[in-house]
Amino acid sequence: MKRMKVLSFIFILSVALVGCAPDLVVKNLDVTWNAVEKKARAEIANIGNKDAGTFMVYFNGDEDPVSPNHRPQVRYNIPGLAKGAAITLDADFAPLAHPDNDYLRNVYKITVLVDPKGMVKESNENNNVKEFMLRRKACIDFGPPPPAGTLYGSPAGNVPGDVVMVAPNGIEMFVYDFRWMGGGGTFNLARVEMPPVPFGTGQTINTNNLNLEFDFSGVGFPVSEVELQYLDLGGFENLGVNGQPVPIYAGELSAAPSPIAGVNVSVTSIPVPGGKTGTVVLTGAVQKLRIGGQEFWIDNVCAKE
Ligand SMILES: [Ca+2]
Ligand SMILES: [Ca+2]
Ligand SMILES: [Ca+2]
Ligand SMILES: [Ca+2]
Repeated sequence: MKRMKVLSFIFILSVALVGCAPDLVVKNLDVTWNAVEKKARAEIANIGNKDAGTFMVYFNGDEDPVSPNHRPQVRYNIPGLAKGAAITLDADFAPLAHPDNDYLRNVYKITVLVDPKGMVKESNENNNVKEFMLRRKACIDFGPPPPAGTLYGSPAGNVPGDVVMVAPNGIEMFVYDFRWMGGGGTFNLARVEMPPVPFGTGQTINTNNLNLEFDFSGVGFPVSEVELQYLDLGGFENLGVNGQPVPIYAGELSAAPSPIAGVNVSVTSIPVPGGKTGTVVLTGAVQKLRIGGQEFWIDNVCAKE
């Protein structure tokens, strides 16, 4: 009987102790992650029945591969959180973009950790993490590397069908004949360079009577969209998706047919001095994109999950 009393006392005491503790949780996590914005917003709450003292909150940009330096992390030091209270924290990752972390291109997940240093003793330490998976993406942005002035095609000794670039993310770039509107074609050159009219980001690639083909089958995820930016300062263009149409579309890029091979083709176009610039978006299962022009530049060829 005495033993029972002691046991119940211990039981009640432990309930009281456990029940009288803060419990920090990550309640909500929203992420906006695109070319312009890289933001996460988390709601941190104390769902326990005791006020919490000082603790940290980490927003981690999980990378693959992990950067040797400049791992993206936003840290908060919270002076305290009353029982039943919640706070909203905003983390802006965009200022953390750096060559060392490949400008945040390897971030595939945002993880929010509340009290990672164990500064607050909580009734539940196993509900302090929330993750947000980002849509996987693989891009070719034309460097550097390679350096400005890099040539492909005829002056580089290539022949149609040569693979001239294999990006670390698995995208392969080939060179092919450019096709005339009236039939027949030519195999001239492509050149990595700063564009004559600003568009894209940094270096771009000029195709001068040569087609580039991008093969996305090695990126390691199913591709549902491909996007690129272009600058068109004259002549006409070629466009092919997954080997269609045969031999290839030749005409003004902005007048390209849609769909091609079951993939929706959307081309935007705004005027710039001497021509136009815009975006090509291919929506669907894209394995291969072939594109080229005459006074034509492209940049940021991106495959998305
Ligand atoms: Ca907790
Ligand atoms: Ca804790
Ligand atoms: Ca670029
Ligand atoms: Ca054109």
